[in-house]
Amino acid sequence: MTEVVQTPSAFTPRVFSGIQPSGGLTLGNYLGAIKRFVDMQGQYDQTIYCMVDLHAITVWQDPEKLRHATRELCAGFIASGIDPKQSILFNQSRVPEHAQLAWIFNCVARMGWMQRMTQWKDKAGKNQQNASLGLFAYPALMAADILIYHATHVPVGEDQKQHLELTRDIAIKFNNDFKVDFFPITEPVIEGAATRVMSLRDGSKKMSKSDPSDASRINMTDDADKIATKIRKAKTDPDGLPSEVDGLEGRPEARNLVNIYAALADTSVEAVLAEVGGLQFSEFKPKLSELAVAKLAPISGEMARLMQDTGEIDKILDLGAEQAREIATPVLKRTYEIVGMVGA
Ligand code: AQP
Repeated sequence: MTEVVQTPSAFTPRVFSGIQPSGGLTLGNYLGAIKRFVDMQGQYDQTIYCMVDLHAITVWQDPEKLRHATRELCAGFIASGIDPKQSILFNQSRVPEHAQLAWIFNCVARMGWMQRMTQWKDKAGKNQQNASLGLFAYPALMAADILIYHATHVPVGEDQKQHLELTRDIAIKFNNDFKVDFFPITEPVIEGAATRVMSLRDGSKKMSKSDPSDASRINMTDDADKIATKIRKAKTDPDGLPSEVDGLEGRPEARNLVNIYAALADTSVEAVLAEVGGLQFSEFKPKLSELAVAKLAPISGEMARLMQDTGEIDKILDLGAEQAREIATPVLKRTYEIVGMVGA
């Protein structure tokens, strides 16, 4: 007889999200993800934030740079307002249950589902035969990251929407195949003015850590001069700023800079345009630089301070991994029992 283990309504509201240490943090990661992780910290029973180093190695990473980027990412989380006493903060590879559950999900997910993923198509490019198997299976590992904690809410940027739909599909198929209600059907949380921050050089491309052009992004470690230079050189069009949102139609670069301003100022795009409508970019860009420096300089300063004591960062990661394993171990054990592994 099949047994109903849990009903979805029985799941405690729990937030999980991760960021790859595949380079330095960008303004896109900050506005699309970390800033919202901070907002959710006090609002949910449990918030779990992860440096997903196993995801990062789906494309080549220099080992020394990976170690540095993982610690710097941890510093970025803390400097932005994630409190390790309030949230669980750890790196993925320290909790082997992620990879173990991912294997089960590799056997649940279908090849066709993975082949449809736009991130796979974008990152593998024309040479799919040469891409790693890990890159192809990336979304199953992401589903495991979330479901090993029975997380109910996952804050992400717009680009991760498709992967979260796949996470739901995996949970539904697992529950149906084994006739259980064991995994929750996770809710993506994609909110705010900056769910998709675009490259400063090309308004049709996402701002990304791994973009070969450093001028395309603002790094969280950039100093005031660098931020101002990148914003000054950011691509725009010859028109001035409109007073209404409709006036941004077909103007991706203008829309991007206004979105960034709104997200940094914690206000709406409408409110920004009411204030700056009619200005030329030559007048708006210095305002944006000033705001960006005011908001980001304290974070980059604190990151630099934290990075002076990597021993302290490692201690935080040790503790976080321990706390994460306390939740993950029983979930994996029960998964193995459901699947039929002897001795689980
Ligand atoms: N440009 C962006 N705008 C809004 N949100 C973004 N995120 C990333 N870029 C933007 C969000 O940040 C979180 C962590 O992303 P990730 O590091 O796991 O992977 P990614 O989305 O592939 O980010 P990058 O910067 O483009 O990394 P690389 O270059 O290594 O692939 C996610 O919630 C993401 O939505």
